[in-house]
Amino acid sequence: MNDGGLPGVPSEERIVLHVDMDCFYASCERRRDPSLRHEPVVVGMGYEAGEAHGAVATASYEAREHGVESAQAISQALNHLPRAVDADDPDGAVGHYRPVDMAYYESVSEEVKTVLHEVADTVREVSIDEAYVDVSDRLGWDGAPVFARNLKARIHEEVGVPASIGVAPNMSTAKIASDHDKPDGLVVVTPDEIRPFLAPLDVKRLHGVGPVTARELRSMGIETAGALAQTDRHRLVDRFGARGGDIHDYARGHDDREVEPVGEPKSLSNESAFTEPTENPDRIRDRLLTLIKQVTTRTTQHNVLYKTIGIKVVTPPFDVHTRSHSLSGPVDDPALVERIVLDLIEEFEERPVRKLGVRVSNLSFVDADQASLDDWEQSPTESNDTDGTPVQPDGGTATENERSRQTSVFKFV
Ligand code: TTP
Repeated sequence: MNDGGLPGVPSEERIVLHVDMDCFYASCERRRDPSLRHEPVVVGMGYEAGEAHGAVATASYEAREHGVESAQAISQALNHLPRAVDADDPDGAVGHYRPVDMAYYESVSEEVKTVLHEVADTVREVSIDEAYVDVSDRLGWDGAPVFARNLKARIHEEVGVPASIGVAPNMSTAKIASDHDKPDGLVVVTPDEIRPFLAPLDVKRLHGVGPVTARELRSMGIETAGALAQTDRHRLVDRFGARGGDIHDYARGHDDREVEPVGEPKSLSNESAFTEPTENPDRIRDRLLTLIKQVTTRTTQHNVLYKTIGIKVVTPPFDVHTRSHSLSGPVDDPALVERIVLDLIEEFEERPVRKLGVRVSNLSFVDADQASLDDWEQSPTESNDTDGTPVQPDGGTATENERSRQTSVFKFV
């Protein structure tokens, strides 16, 4: 990168969100056990019977106030926490420990990512609890704060876990912004604000500056991003090589990395919640038809074919049921999606429904025309669908015994 203009979209015209879930594993534990809300919670490994060693994966912000940190030895961490027996005040805080349950956190993460993919086409999933979203194609800076606020609210209402969001004209500044006011933060840094926002920050907050580089920069008398921005670029390149140029750019609010989706999405889905649970078949059908329209509009726009069609049904209190049906070959056929979805929902007749989802998975990203059904029937594919259920070669029609079924019930309140 050089000092002049950037290739492609000028960075000041890009709007990048960095979404970072707050104390993610602890928030997941709170989702399924609301008695943990506002309590010090430590999630880790190695505190089970017979185990003496282990480390903290994360701690709620209440536990952090007692001195608990990620990667701390579990026994040391738990010693920081108040215990019921120690508490003078019976209503006072009591520390809680929960063992890591990755399968559950991954399922929550999947729900968060579903929301992100619904609001934007360009999503880069970085880790289980972190993603970049580029919304330059759909928003101006005027609309960015409201968009980010709505996204935060939506994740909270639909998934039940808190997120912090940073909005900026590039990835490195958006990441700093999401961390700036955690937890439950929302920080918007417009192109005009980027230099004053970065200037007072410690150099260690910048992308590409680890503890060793931060120490070296300090030894050069450079403590803040503002000081780094004003340092002669050649001095930095002499000392740190090409990375010296990069951190100089980041400190000056320049970062032309694109938000590139990692790999291709495994599924496309849309979900929608009712204000109150409903058993009304017409409302349920109408909502499903809307979701089918949304999903299939996206598949058609992006030339995506799918082999598996599924629904998600959330019944009170918060039981999540998924059903899916796999075809023998990929299609993009909205009428078929409708037939299969309406068939799958029949099982839930007369049951109250609080949320619905429609998902297509087992995706192929090809520009080639869809193969004919005859071809598939001659050479049925034996593979696994995304639910891990064997694919049934059925030529595209759903029947009771050919349908692949999977139920996963997660309880959370
Ligand atoms: P982080 O995003 O680093 O942090 P966090 O979600 O716990 O809290 P916050 O962003 O609000 O400061 O980590 C994401 C998850 O990764 C975290 O919830 C647990 C897990 N993790 C570990 O298992 N071990 C670790 O040492 C760290 C830092 C995180």
